[in-house]
Amino acid sequence: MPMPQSEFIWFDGEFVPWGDAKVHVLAHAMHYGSSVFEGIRCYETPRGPAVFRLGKHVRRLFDGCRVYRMEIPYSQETIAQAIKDTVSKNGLRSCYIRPLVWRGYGQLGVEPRTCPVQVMVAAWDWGTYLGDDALEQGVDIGVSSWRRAAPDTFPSMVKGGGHYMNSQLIRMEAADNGYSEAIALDVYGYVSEGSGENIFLVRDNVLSTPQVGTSLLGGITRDSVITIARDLGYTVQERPIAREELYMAEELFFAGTAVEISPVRSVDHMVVGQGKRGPVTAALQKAFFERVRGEAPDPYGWLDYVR
Ligand code: PPE
Repeated sequence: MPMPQSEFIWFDGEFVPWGDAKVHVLAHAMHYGSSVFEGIRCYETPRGPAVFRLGKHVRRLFDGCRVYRMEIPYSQETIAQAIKDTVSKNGLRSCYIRPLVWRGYGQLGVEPRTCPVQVMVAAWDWGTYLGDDALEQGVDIGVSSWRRAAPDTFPSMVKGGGHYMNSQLIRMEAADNGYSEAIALDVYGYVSEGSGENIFLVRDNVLSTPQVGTSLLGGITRDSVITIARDLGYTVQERPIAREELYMAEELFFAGTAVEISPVRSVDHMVVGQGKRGPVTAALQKAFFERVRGEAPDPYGWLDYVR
C-alpha cells in the first residue's frame, strides 16, 4: 500500500511537488546510510495545528549531524520555520513530519566529506503506528534475538539513517514471529528499546525505563512521559533493566513519536498485568493526549503553533 502523500516537500530551501523530490542513485546516503533524520508530530488543537516539541527535535537533528560531521547549510531557526511551513503549505492539521539531512551526490567512498549535505522536510497524515487498536488494546511483543549496537559502535543518541538497518532486523524478526514489535537487549544483556520506540515498565506504581547513554535513543516522548509522570506524582527511575523485569511488570508501554504511548499486553507470549491497558498507562496516555492536543495547560511550552 503506498504511503499517504501530501502536495509539497521542502527540498533544499524551496517547495517542490511531492513527486519531484528526487535524489541520484549514487548519492552517498544511498550506499552508506549517511543521513540523520527526525520524526515529529503535529496535532490539531483548539488554536490550530501545533508541532509538538519542535525546538527539541530540531536540536537533536543538529546534534546528530554534528556527531557525523555533517554541516547543515541552514540555521536551526530556518529548519524550524521550514517544518511549520511544510505543515501549513500542505494544509495539514494533524500529521507526521519527517525532516532528513543526507549526504548527496558527489564522490563514492567511505570518507564522505566531499559530498554536499542536503535537507528536506516532508509531512503527511500518519495515523496509529502499531494498528488502530494498539493505543487501547495494547500489542503483543517479543524479545529480539538481535541486540542494539554497543556504545562504541553506533552513536545511539543520534537518529542516524544507517542505524535503522538494525531496527529493520528487529522489526522483521518480530513480524515473522507474529509480534507487532520487539524489544532489543543491549550489548550487556539489559533491556534497551524497541525498533523505533522507548519502553517503560510499571510495578508498584513506580515507572522504570532504561537510562540514556548506553544503547538507546533519548526519546523526546520518553522525556515527555517522565515529565508528565512526575507531574502526576509518580516516581520514575532511569536505570538498567533486566530482561526478567519485563515478565514481572504490572504494566508495560512503548513511548515514541510515531507510536505515541502504546500499551504492551504480552511479552514472549506471557501476559502483562491484566492483558490490557493498565491504569497507570491509561492515566499517562490521557494526560499526554490532553497536552499534545492543547486541551490542558502547556506549562513547558511544548506546543509550537503553526499559525
Ligand atoms: N528509539 C528509537 C530507536 C526510535 O526510532 C524512536 C523514534 C524512539 C526511540 C522514540 O523517540 P522520540 O520519537 O523522540 O520519542 N522513532 C521514530 C521513527 C519511527 C519510524 O518507524 O520511522 C518516530 O517515532 O518518529
